[in-house]
Amino acid sequence: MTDFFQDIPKARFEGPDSTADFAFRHYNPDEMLMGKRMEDHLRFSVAWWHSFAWPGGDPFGGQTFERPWFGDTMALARMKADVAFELFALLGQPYFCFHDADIRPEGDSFAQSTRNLEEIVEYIGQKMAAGGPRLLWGTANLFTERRFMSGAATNPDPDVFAYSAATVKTCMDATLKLGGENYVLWGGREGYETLLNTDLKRERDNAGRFLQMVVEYKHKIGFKGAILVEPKPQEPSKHQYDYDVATVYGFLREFGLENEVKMNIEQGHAILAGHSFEHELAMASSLGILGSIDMNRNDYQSGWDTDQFPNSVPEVALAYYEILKAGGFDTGGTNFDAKIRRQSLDPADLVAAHIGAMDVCARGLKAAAAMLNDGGLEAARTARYAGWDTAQAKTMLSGGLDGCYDHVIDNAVSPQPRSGQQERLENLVNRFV
Ligand code: XLS
Ligand code: NI
Ligand code: NI
Repeated sequence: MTDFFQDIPKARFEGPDSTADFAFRHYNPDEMLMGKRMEDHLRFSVAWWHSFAWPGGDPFGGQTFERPWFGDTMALARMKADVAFELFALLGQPYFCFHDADIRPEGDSFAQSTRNLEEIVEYIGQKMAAGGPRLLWGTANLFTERRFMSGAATNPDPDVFAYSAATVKTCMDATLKLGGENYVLWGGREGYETLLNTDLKRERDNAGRFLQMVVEYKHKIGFKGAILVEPKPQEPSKHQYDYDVATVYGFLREFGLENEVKMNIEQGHAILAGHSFEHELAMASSLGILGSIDMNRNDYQSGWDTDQFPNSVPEVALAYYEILKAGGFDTGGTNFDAKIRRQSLDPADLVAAHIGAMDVCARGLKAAAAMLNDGGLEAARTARYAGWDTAQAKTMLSGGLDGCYDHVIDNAVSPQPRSGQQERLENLVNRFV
């Protein structure tokens, strides 16, 4: 036991009227919604990088957090794991996620880094066996170290491609060993700063081959989880190849991977792409590639990835509405890819951030389930497209332009615009959030 969280109590569900600091007012793991426990709908996960590894820097200042486990030794990495599992015990969430670089110190060679990883994975495995949460996904950090500054899979230097592929292999091995349910690839440096020095076609081709190798290796080692790509439009690279869900889907099709790879969709990345979270979720669902979500909140003014904890129930409700409509998570879950603000120094801030976010998501989920049960939104949508259910409309789609022409002429077609009813539908949503 460390004494990091001191006497902060384990969070329990106390109901909406509770005034306790460290209690759930809405997240009630056993509450049934649409035939499933709330915990099994939401599948919450804590992100190792933000909560335990992030030092609190911003572009104008460095470290603000002074955590006793900061440093580059294995002993400190173990202390970090101890604290992580203490937070998990306070929250009771069912999952966590990590990058290799979050859990182990970098070695002075690839082989040493791998040994460090294996050792800490062993340690984490023991803690999981003693009753901790499970692994939602593992991933490789292929963006922080300077060797990745010109890309990982898209680097002009084949040695960096090899180093990155070897790193992913070790991280997939670690994920398999810990029983991870997914493996994520976010291509932080897979993009470019200037076209003047970039062979865009070669970079995309190499990124495609890299992802094929990942899928081949998944099958080789018998990893049953999903491979997930996490789109993001910019930052750190000016031009990212994995811009958004639709872009990544085109990429998957190009490399024959559309049935092998799904999406990990992040709220903040959707906003950076000029979309809404629910747009990205609906797009992935319509393409059959909705995998998991990184839940957070971007600042709508700043134009960069602020990774705040979610706190808007109406927004979160629309996201879970799309997820429930798609049948809910399979191997995916709700990973809090979110960090406390750099002034939030206290251990209590870290706990409260997660409790608050879990409550916001629970409220959003309950609202989404209520909207689906009410059926008003879907009824309005069905009515709006009802014309397409007629035999005549279906025949028209299988014909050509001249068929449409004949239809218009023969029936003296003269379309009459109808209201889109946006305000009425917004009012309908507001009955539930
Ligand atoms: C960064 C990404 C990252 C991924 C995992 O913006 O969200 O945290 O989720 O590499
Ligand atoms: Ni992000
Ligand atoms: Ni993310």
